[in-house]
Amino acid sequence: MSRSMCSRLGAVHLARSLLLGAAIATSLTVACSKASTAAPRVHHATGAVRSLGPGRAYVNIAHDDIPGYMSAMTMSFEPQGPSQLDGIEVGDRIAFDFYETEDARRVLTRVEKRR
Ligand SMILES: [Cu+2]
Repeated sequence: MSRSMCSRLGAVHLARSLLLGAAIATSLTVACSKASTAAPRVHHATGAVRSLGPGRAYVNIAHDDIPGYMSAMTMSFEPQGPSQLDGIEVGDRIAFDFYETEDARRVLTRVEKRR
């Protein structure tokens, strides 16, 4: 369900709640907000850092097999925050967690050096 559809329905729910009572509107509003903020699935992985983008805007990781997601390959991941890749260098072995966005970007939620 699109965001604008959610807000349109929200307005309808609000009007109805004045006539029919708050309970029905509340349950429908909760269902609507859940649909637009569903938590993405987080994957756990390990790999080796191959290169870093300008300003550490992304990192190319030769990742090992990620069960239920994809086989071993090299691809790019984006940090969730600006300092998340500080101290990470080309050649490092790392363990990391990430999720995939609706537009197929992979965002790191955890990066940890392995020795
Ligand atoms: Cu991959």
